Amino acid sequence: MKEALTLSPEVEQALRDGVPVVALESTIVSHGLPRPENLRVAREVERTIRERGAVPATIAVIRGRVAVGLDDEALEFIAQDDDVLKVSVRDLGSVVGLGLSGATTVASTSHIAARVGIRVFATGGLGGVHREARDTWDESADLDTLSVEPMVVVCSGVKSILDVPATLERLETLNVGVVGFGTHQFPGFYLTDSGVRIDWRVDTADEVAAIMDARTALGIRGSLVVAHPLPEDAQLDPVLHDRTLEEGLELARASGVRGKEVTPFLLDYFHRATAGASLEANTEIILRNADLAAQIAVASRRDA
Ligand code: PSU
Ligand code: MN
Repeated sequence: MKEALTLSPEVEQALRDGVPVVALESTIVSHGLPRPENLRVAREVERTIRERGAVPATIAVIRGRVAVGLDDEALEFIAQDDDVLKVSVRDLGSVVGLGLSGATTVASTSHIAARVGIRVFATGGLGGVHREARDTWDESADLDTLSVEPMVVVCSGVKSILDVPATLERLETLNVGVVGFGTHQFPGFYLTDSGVRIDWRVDTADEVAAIMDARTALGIRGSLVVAHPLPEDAQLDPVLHDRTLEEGLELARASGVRGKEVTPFLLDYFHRATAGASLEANTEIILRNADLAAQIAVASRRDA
């Protein structure tokens, strides 16, 4: 079999020289944001990370090969091709083995990033426990993977389409660390505050780096989630949010949307039903998280 995993020359060099690297998922690009904004945001995220002195490593499967670090052509392909699959950890083998292309989720991105020694990852919102999980058993593989892979994951909480308190309970069970950045309130993705309080608050990238170092020194497996809220003036109007969510969940139920389609369906419903307001919030979330992740990656190198 040909090599299953390739690093871009830039990422390979950075890892060799100890230059900070930030992993990025590609499902946000292929399935999370509408075209053509998705490509624009993907490029802007990479630029944001570079401006902080770190190297972006967007991860995807391109024609049977896992690529860590995409050139612009590959980024365009992920953003525009209709056959790009949503690939979780369990799908990686099939997509690579059968020579297909796919975009990686939080779970599969963390899995690959850890294999190549990248420790910091930026995304929008984690997957988690779905609201009907009691009946559907729908819980994202993001949770399971975060319990084993040693990443710092910067996100704005879990997607607000999920059962947030249940997801936080699961993260606790799985020994995944959760710290609020500048807050004790767990963010609500499109909303600044999910209404759930968390135990730990940090205020600097150095503190995050120190916590991750301590976890590693103590042999604690798994990830540290850095929950980074949108400022209140950038959040989606909470009334609009709650109404849209209720409608979207109802429509998903009525249309029989299930499994891995649920998340893309609801995100797309939000973008259309809020006339772009949720898209604006989502874009802001991703850019701000990339910026913070780059600062954390730089801080981690400093005391390495
Ligand atoms: N957060 C976003 N947009 C997304 C996702 C998260 O802002 O598109 C994606 C991530 O890739 C996450 C996935 O891992 O949704 C979770 O999907 P599921 O609920 O099917 O596990
Ligand atoms: Mn699911």
